[in-house]
Amino acid sequence: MTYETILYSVSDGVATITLNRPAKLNAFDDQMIAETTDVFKSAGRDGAVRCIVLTGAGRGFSSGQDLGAFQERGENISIGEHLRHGYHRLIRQMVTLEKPIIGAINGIAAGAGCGVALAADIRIASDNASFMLAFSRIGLIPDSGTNWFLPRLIGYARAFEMAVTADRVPAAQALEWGLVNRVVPAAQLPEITAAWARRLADGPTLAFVLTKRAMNRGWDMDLSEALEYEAYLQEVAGRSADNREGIAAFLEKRDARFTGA
Ligand code: T3D
Repeated sequence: MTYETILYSVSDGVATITLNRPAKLNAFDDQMIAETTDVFKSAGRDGAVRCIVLTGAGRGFSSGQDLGAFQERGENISIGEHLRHGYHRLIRQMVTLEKPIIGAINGIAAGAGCGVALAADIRIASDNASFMLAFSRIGLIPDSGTNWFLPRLIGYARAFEMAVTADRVPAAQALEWGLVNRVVPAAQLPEITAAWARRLADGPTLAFVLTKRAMNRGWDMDLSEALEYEAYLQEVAGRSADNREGIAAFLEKRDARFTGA
């Protein structure tokens, strides 16, 4: 598939996806939803990719649903169907993807753009980034997974506040609330993201993926189920070449050379 609304590159184990409709702060139209979903799928299947970075072109990460496209489509498709066939596929693709995803949040992440940012495994925000549940401003409820992710990440009271006020939460506050992992000066976002991506791409990919599974599924389990699931996944990790390499490297007092297998 050739892409028109996103940029995609792979270098040395790191795939970078750039949402690329900067004139609209990378608002999602149907084509960009489809292309972003497709590119995550192919990055997931590409054995050369061990970490994925998602960012936005220009001054925004993503302003969410393209409201011009929303108005144009009128009642030709119900919002529920649009969500099910569009954003839900994208969000599920990201959360179940067997590679770690870093969201390099370079500007505002609003509406569904916030949902997509929350579906990344790690968020590194520039100091001029912000997060906004823009939905109530247009008479909608939060969607694209934001009702699921946000209360878990920052608690019900803060999530509800974000939903009903639709105020921007600046990067510094997002850090304090646990919505992002790091806040960095805007000019250093690419370099600091690249260093994180390098670290993840050089790591034991299978162990990272199984960790992602354990933590994502663990939300909905009681302790006994979560312990059992951990044991099951650890069996898998324990049979990996990276587990053997990690132990050998420790005993030989050298750095491990993980292959991701
Ligand atoms: O369809 C379904 O399945 C339902 C799903 C819904 C999911 C959703 O995401 S609903 C929420 C949609 N998003 C919004 O409501 C946010 C709308 N945008 C804004 O409120 C503001 O643009 C921001 C607060 C994000 C940023 O403000 P500011 O002042 O930094 O930028 P701006 O001047 O408003 O925007 C710059 C340009 O981008 C501007 O175009 P222009 O005037 O320069 O030609 C603006 O119209 C355009 N733009 C920004 N956001 C969108 C957009 N165009 C279309 N859709 C947008 N979402």
